[in-house]
Amino acid sequence: MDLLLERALAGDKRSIARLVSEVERRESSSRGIMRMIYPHTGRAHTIGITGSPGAGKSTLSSRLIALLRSLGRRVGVIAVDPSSPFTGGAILGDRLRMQEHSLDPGVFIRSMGSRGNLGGLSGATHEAALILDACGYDAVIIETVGVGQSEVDVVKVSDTVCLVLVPGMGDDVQIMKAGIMEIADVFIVNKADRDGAEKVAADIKVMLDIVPARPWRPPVSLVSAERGAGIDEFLRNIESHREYLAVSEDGKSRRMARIEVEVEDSLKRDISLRASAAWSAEREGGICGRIANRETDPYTVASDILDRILK
Ligand SMILES: Nc1nc2c(ncn2[C@@H]2O[C@H](COP(=O)(O)OP(=O)(O)OP(=O)(O)O)[C@@H](O)[C@H]2O)c(=O)[nH]1
Ligand SMILES: [Mg+2]
Repeated sequence: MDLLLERALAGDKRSIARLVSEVERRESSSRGIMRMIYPHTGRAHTIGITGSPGAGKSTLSSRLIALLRSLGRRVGVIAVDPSSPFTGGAILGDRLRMQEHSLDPGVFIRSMGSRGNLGGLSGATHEAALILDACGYDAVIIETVGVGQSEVDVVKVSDTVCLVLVPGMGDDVQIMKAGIMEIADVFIVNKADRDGAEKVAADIKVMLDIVPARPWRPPVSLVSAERGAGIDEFLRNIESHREYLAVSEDGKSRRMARIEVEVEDSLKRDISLRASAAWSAEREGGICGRIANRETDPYTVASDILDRILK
């Protein structure tokens, strides 16, 4: 394990991939990895890119990777695929779109499924992002479809949350419902080569005028990821947000909130893993039959298990 870690920290992509797989499995062994990883983290800028299916997130990510690479930055990408964990259709699409970068030694691309893993999708994604941070990637992009709560949680682990909207899909309303609108730090109206993009941008600005003012007003930019237009401005917006986080109270409280979540998640997962193990043993011992015969009850059994693992 030490050798694997050493190689990963030195930037070896295969070792990094193995570490990510290990934490993705969400087993207790990942605890040791994360313990050793953590002291090396805290340098990367984590950029969440979210939006409806087909909004152009991968195309945009690909452009952003190219721009960051031209500036000499190393880039890690985690593409979360909540929609098709079994077919992996979108994962394939992402792979194709970002393929041009996958051979670049300064780029690491990883897809993660969203199977209901213990400790949640956001836990695994966050830990993968921490690994990439520790392994020297200056920017870590997390791409996810912004449809459900678990995806909202995923982008919450990002320093800068970018929301991609497009003209003519009426998806702005849909996304507002999902509560992502409130946590977006940077807005992108993609497919600006199509009609209606200015209207979407204007709508967003109106919406930003109505919601209670925050110290950071999210910038809105028009982009055509396909044509590569507006990417410089997009990156400038991301960097301004990063600078804002570095110097503001808001940034400080976010960093503290992140740490609280890290401890809480870790604690919950620990208890949950131990409870599952204890419960498995109990179940194999035939406890269900005894409950069925009303010799005992589920509540007593659960509370006995809890007492035992906490001892
Ligand atoms: N016209 C136009 N089409 C675009 C633009 N950006 C992306 N597309 C197209 O939109 C489609 C979806 O692009 P993706 O980058 O795969 O979108 P995505 O949001 O990553 O999609 P999922 O990961 O499946 O949710 C592709 O056919 C792209 O070529 C753009 O700026 N203009
Ligand atoms: Mg995609």
